[in-house]
Amino acid sequence: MTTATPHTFPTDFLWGGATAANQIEGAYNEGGKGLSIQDVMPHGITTPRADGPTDDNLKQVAIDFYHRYAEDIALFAEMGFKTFRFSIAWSRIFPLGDETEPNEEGLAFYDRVIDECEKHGIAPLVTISHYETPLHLADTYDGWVNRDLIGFYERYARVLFARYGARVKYWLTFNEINSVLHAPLLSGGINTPKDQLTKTDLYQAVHNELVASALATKAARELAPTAQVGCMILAMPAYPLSPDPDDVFAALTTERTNLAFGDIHVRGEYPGYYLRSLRDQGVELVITDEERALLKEYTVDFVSFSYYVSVAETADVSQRVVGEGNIFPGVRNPTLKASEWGWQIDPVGLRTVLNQFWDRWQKPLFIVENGLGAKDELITVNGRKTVIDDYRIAYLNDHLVQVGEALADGVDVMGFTPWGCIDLVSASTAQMSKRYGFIYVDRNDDGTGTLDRFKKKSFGWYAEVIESNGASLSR
Ligand code: BGP
Repeated sequence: MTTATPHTFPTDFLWGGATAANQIEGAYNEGGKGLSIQDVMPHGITTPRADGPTDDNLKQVAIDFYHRYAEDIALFAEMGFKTFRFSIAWSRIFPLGDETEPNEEGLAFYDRVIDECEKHGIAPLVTISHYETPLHLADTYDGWVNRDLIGFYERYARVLFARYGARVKYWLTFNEINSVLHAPLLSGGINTPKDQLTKTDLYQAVHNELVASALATKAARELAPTAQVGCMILAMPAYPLSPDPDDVFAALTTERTNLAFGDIHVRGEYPGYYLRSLRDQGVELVITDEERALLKEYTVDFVSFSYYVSVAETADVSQRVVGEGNIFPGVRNPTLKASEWGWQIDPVGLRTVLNQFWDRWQKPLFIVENGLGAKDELITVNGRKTVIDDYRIAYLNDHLVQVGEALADGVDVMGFTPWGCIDLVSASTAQMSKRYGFIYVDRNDDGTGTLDRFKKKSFGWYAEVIESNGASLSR
């Protein structure tokens, strides 16, 4: 890292934006693509899965990035992006997931996406698996509960590193890996409904993913020696609701359910508190000596994370007023305001997370998701359609100011890729109206719209932040 003086960003800071295949690409049955779990989740995690694809699923078309990627990447370049985070749809490469040969048409699509990035000097940041396990693996194997998934994923990762490893430097193995504990189908392709899933199966799925992540890192070392592999954690700091020592420990226990994933990815072994929690829950895992050795040897190069909300925690059940959160809820913090979707807004929490992760792991940190999901109104100003999204600018400004503080604290931060840099379909609710982008996409929750793109006010604001390397932020 280039040393940052207080409140300035390093000269090699990776400014950019983040997306996921199922939320932008559409073309759900084109190019030889197989079905993924997203094709049976028309309403995100708000309703049980469907049997097969349904017309009310906005992700079938999403924002049609599959056909419009060149135009979209050109817009990212206009903002000055140094990096673009996208995911590869597993079911484009292996339509069923358990084949031995990949689908060339799927591979060729991502060649073209990477070509466009290179044309504009944008470094791709690729998530190997972002909430889109091939449906066949969910239906036939019950997703990550089954150890066979480890081999299927390793084969998939090896194909990606062999094909793109010389062109893609930054890789993430699993999006928000800790969310499998809360959204087993979305995050782990686990078909068994959550209320029927045993704790042992759930934690075995976690273990299988962690082993697969280590095997992907091993594959990268062999096939793409210049690649850097990171884990990706859903960060959600938990503050004690009161100074009562029992509340303080309750908050620590809640945080550790997330921190455990970083501990394992960085240190290569299960921490004692995690093993105790498994014992207390009566969970007995199947872990081979070979797997222990893999976890220990193939640890990550950097830690990436999403950050949207903090929560509170208390040991006093009568005080547990639960609010909304990213994928899973937490106890509401009475000191914070919330977004229209109830996600509590806490810029200082980002500085806290950055300091905590750096102190704990001493690995470079990458903020690969952050942002405000909000309803936007498209209006005409001087003959051009736009959105005056001062609320989004304020949210991102305040969070970036805290990133600057963390840099001044000495934290090694690699970059910042705000979520949904172009409007996309929401993961939790599958709505278009929950917008995060600098670029407005004309598509509505009922599927109507031209899919035309319009620059919001935040487009120019972010371009200036990047151009000035953070100097233009309001402090
Ligand atoms: C994270 C996911 C993303 C994304 C984001 C915003 O959990 O990694 O896929 O969607 O949250 O969440 P939502 O779309 O539910 O507003």
